[in-house]
Amino acid sequence: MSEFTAEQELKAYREMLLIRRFEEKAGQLYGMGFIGGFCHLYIGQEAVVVGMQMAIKPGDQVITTYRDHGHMLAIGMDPRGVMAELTGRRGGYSRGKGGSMHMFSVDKAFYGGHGIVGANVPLGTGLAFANRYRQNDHVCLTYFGDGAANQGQVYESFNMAKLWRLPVVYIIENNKYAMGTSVGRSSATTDLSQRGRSFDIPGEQVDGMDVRAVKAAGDKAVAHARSGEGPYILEMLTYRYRGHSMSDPAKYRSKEEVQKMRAERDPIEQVKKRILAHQLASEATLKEIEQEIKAIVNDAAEFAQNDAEPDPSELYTDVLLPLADAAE
Ligand SMILES: Cc1ncc(C[n+]2csc(CCOP(=O)(O)OP(=O)(O)O)c2C)c(N)n1
Ligand SMILES: [Mg+2]
Repeated sequence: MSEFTAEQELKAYREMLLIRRFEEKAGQLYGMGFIGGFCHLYIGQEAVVVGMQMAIKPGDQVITTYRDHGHMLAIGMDPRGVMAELTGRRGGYSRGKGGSMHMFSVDKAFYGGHGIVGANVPLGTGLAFANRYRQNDHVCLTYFGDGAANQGQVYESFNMAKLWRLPVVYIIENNKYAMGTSVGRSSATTDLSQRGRSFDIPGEQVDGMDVRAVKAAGDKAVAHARSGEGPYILEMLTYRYRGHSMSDPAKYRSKEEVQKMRAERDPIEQVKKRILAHQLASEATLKEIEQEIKAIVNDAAEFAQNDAEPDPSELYTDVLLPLADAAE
């Protein structure tokens, strides 16, 4: 296991905590009726996106599914803009008209936010194709879930990515469930890192609860893709603590299973324990970081509750309409 420097541990701690606290706040605002529609929380999976982000450089693209808030925060998108999109306000990344699953930032090379399971995989492969076509040296991180890994379009993408040696890293966030269906119930083979074998795409399973393991695997996969060797698959073994979305009967797993994971494998607690054990920072410094994060999240929530809703005249702007309707 490659160890982190004190600086890296603290960075990982701060960024994972920001995601955790942001998601907790989003859950609260949902409960209070400020957020409507779909909302999929990332709590438990923070080490995946934070570790991968530490393995790429500015300009590398990221594309993911509807469980996307953590990705945006890790990339450095503004928490206010993300929260305001959740509450459907003007200051949101899609001006309040996209919601939780549909946010983008060309500035930060974040390409969404996609609601159709598996559909972002060919799009991510296309972004990698663009890198190759433009002869830049960027890599596209394409995230998807264990459920999505059974979709046909994933394999068409794998084929083209390998054929053209595209600079893409496929990150399968295996959180054990697709809505209420466990991997074992839905998948003929459950080692998802090997799903690229018939295309000769290398892959490995990674402890997705340990940010150091994620970063180390990310470094290797990104270097492979950047050097022109083509795609790489990382299966992140992770876990989501909350329900699939805000409505989830939670009958498909036991409370004990969730509790055990939280108690024994929590990605943030792991880092915190190491920081204190190795005296990389004091309890007081960690408290200060907690306070800073709390202030950022409260500010985002405040903004997202008070910002104006989009003007009704904006109803059709930036909305793709069929030509006949648009002409009316
Ligand atoms: C093509 C398609 N089929 C079904 C759905 C409904 N659906 C939304 S999320 C989901 C589960 C996907 O699970 P997984 O890929 O493991 O991602 P996770 O939610 O665990 O992050 C399903 C079936 C959808 N959005 N798109
Ligand atoms: Mg899943």
